[in-house]
Amino acid sequence: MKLLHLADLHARGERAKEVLQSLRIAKKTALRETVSLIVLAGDTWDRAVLNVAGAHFIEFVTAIGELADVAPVAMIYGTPTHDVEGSLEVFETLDTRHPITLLQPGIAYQVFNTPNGSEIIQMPEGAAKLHPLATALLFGVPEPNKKWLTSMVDNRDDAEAAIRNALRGLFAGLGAMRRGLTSHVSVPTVLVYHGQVAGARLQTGDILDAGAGLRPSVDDLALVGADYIAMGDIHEPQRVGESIGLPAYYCGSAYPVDFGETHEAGCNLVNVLPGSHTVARISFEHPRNQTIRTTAERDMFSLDVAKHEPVIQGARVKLEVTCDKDHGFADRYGAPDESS
Ligand SMILES: [Mn+2]
Repeated sequence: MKLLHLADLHARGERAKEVLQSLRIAKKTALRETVSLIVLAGDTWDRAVLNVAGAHFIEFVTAIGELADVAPVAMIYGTPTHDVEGSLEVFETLDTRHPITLLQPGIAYQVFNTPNGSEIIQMPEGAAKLHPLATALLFGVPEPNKKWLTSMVDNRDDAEAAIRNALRGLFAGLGAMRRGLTSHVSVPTVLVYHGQVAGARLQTGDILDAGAGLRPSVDDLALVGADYIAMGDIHEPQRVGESIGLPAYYCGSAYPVDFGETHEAGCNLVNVLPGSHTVARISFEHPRNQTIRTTAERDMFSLDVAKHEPVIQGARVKLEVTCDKDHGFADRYGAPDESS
């Protein structure tokens, strides 16, 4: 099954041009590749959006709706400060050719072929098996937080440990559901997840350790037995858990949200089969950000930037020049200001 994996759209009025460009390229790609599923893995909004001029609310909703005219769209909630509670329900109300479905934790969905194309159908509670014509099994886990995980915990004596166990139990439970639901069919399982995973790399170069908060390990995610894990939250595209064969990917943010994000923004075009997958990167064609740091040794005009680091073709380059007060730069060129 072919799917398109997007995440971290961070839609906000000030960046509407970039967000809408990313969505246009995603739609074009989904059409060209005839994907059966489009996944938005959280942080669709950057913050609560008012339906007022300048917010581009209607354009964002329309552009995401247009994705669902190509293929069914599966969404999950991201970080609560970005996808504010209740802010994604609007998408389920749209009159699109295919459904837009907000995936809830602990519930199984099947991607299903109908004469009109692909659909996402929630499995009825207690259903033992996928429909014989199902093309994929689908699970969604929004960013882990105490609020929704606590509702899955019976014993509240040791809140922190109990909630961690609840998250691990959720992944193990999805694994058990998968084995039952797919015992008679050979279809891939796709897990959509928003949040950190131990072992992931941040833009700063730091690697997340396993110790903190509700952050799952790659072994926790592996309990699901998914054939592709479409993740959101970390903005630098990467695969996580490859050493244990985990097919978990952050596709990265849909545009560079700030200058610290130096990756080429895009989405993952995924071909997933039971037990195997391939990933191709699709660029959203935004300029990359590059910061070049250098030191002025004699004066500004003798700077040889190329000597320090190759400039990426087409990049937005920020030049950071460090100079020594004793060299009298301020006297010669004036105090640093916007144009320095
Ligand atoms: Mn994000």
